[in-house]
Amino acid sequence: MKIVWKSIPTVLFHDELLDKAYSRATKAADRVDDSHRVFRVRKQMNRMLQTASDVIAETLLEWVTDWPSLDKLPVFDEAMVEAAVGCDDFRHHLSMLQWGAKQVRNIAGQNQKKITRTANVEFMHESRREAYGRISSIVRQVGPSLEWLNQARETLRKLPSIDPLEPCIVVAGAPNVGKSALINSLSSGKPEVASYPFTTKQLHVGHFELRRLKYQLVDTPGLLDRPMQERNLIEMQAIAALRHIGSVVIFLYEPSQEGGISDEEQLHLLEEVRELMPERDFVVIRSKGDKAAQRDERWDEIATAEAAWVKDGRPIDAEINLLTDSETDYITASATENVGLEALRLHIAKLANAQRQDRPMELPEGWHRR
Ligand SMILES: Nc1nc2c(ncn2[C@@H]2O[C@H](COP(=O)(O)OP(=O)(O)OP(=O)(O)O)[C@@H](O)[C@H]2O)c(=O)[nH]1
Ligand SMILES: [Mg+2]
Repeated sequence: MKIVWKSIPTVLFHDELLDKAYSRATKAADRVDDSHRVFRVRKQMNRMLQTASDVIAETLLEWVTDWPSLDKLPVFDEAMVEAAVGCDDFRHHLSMLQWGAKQVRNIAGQNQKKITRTANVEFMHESRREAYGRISSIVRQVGPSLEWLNQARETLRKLPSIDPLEPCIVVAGAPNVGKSALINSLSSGKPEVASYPFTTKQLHVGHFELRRLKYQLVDTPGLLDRPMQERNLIEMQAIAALRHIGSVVIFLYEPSQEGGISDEEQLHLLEEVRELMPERDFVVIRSKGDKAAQRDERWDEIATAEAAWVKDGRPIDAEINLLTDSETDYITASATENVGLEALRLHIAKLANAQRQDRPMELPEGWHRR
């Protein structure tokens, strides 16, 4: 159900495909054995056309099968494909492969009939050659589609892979506030590195497990970190795709970001992201809490308790202490010193689950069809 973009297969170029098909066909013809010349040549020519067309048609159709089918994609993935390479082009070029497979089979079939019906050895060779010429021409016509698909693959294989059936937490905030670092620290194991269609910036997709449920965390570098008016079309499409994932948004706020974005701008951004992603629970994190001029008085106590949980497991009756600021409701955490993260993980899992239980009969976000 989760599309693993990395596993999209490469496709051959048209001349490589022809080489592969014709060399197999020649080998197949070499294996034909019949002492009667007419029968032998007939079998050879038929075998060549059968093998060449099988190799081409099967290979083309295999690619169509192995590439993700847009009609079965969750809405988020479909929207990503739209932003990355365009769904219409995607469909068109895959359908060209189907067209090519069909044409090649037809041509082979027609000329096999001619070969079977004649007793003239020269005419058999001639029919085989003619079929090869037409087959090559068809495969050449598919060539641009093969090239398009190979290029698209380079873009698509970097897209984030999100499982629509598992809860997903979107991490947003201004540049450099610590989004990726937080995902790294909250995740068990190494987060996967991906990218959004218009940016070369790396985004992280991590997860953690809690009571056998898996929670995904997805990064948004370059996506939600500047005002919407400045966006180009592809960026807007990628942002629109975000509407289809995530039940919880973690927004990182780093006050007095040195040389970065002002507090005011960050809070404005927060409002913009809230509007963009309605119906989500928002958790605002005061990030890099270790750098605060004045640390929360519970800091050391929580740091010690959480370090012990990490080492020995959390006791069932352990109190979940979030470093919540009573005035703003922002939660303090530090990704580098691992403070506030254990409680945060429990908190977001609880929010994500509550979202699910509110709508038990509903399909997961992003899983509905148009
Ligand atoms: N002291 C401290 N530094 C942190 C913390 N989290 C992140 N940093 C540092 O802040 C810098 C930016 O962190 P990133 O995680 O790359 O920030 P980001 O939001 O992913 O940045 P972009 O992807 O560029 O938008 C890095 O140098 C991190 O080491 C933290 O909790 N405490
Ligand atoms: Mg980052």
